[in-house]
Amino acid sequence: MIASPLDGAVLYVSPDLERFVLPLTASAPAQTRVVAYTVDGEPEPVGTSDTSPYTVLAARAPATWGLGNHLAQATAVLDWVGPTVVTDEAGFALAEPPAADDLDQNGIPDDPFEALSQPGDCWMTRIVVPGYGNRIVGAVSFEDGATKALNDVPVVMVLESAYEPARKATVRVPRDVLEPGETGVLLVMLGDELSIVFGPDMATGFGPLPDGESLIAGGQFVEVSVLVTTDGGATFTELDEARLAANPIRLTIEGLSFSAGTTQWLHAHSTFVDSNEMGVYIVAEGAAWTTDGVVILEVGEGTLVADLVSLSVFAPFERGGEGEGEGEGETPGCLGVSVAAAPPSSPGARLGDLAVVLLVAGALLTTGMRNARARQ
Ligand SMILES: [Ca+2]
Repeated sequence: MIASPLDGAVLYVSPDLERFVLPLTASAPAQTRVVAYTVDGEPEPVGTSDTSPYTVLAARAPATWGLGNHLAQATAVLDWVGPTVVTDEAGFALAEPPAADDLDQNGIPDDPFEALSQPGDCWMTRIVVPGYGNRIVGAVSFEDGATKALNDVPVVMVLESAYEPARKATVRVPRDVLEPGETGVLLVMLGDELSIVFGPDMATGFGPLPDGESLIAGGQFVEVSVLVTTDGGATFTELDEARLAANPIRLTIEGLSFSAGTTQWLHAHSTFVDSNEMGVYIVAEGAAWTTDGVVILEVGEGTLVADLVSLSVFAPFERGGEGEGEGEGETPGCLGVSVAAAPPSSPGARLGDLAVVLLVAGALLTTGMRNARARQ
């Protein structure tokens, strides 16, 4: 069955977004060879996928499909004798986020469980932080995996930079982080600076950025939170992070340009969700950047993929290489893959609690990229 968009879901998409990403996902029988998705009966499929949870990302301008009701259709082709095709449909609606749902205009629905009252309801907005830049906010409501037999299909939120869509963050949350009877809201915020993601005032509550490291070119700050309610949203709390040990959240950051000779890390700074009479907002928790909340990190070409066991703001950093020099010197080596050990001595035991670190530094590092980074 189609897990995203969930049948009956409302997608509140701000017209301020030049485009948004609708993740299409489905659960399908084990014999499934491929799943194809269409929207509104268009002859051309939006896309196909041959790997569970059969994910296709449809990036569209909000005006492309238009406000109102739409229909997503999934066709699964099975390797069976006999019936070989299974189909499912999910009706969804596109709507503008009601201004009354974000009176404090921080981009986050003031009452997430009221604004996103049905499982699958989704919210995507862009907020201009004057003098700083664009904050992208996404939220989606979901239930535990057993309720609709969607245990194998994570909740997916994809947010793109307002400036370059290729710079994006994809967050996948296992539905089994929730227990039966609970409803969750995944909240993701994206921006080039802490002051953009949290606002200039809130940004002062965070500890200094990791010493001796640089934000990777193209990198962004990604806030990941999950709210949970057991009473329909009358009261809610942040998800107990302890549940993430068994069901970590997967974060993929794309559109990065690594500098030659550097080692890449994803750092986290703990945050928590607070609220006042105006609505929900995010504040810093503690004052330290750490890698403790990241249990697996894979470095690909311009991409970091991490498993997260904390609800925090995350950002990709690199160290080593030519640092902040003038960028002169040797030509970087050919494309290679290296498996790196822990980085050289660093303040404190930042990596002490890391369970597993998989570093596959397979990025193609060109002189141009390096020079572009040299003055950062
Ligand atoms: Ca708000």
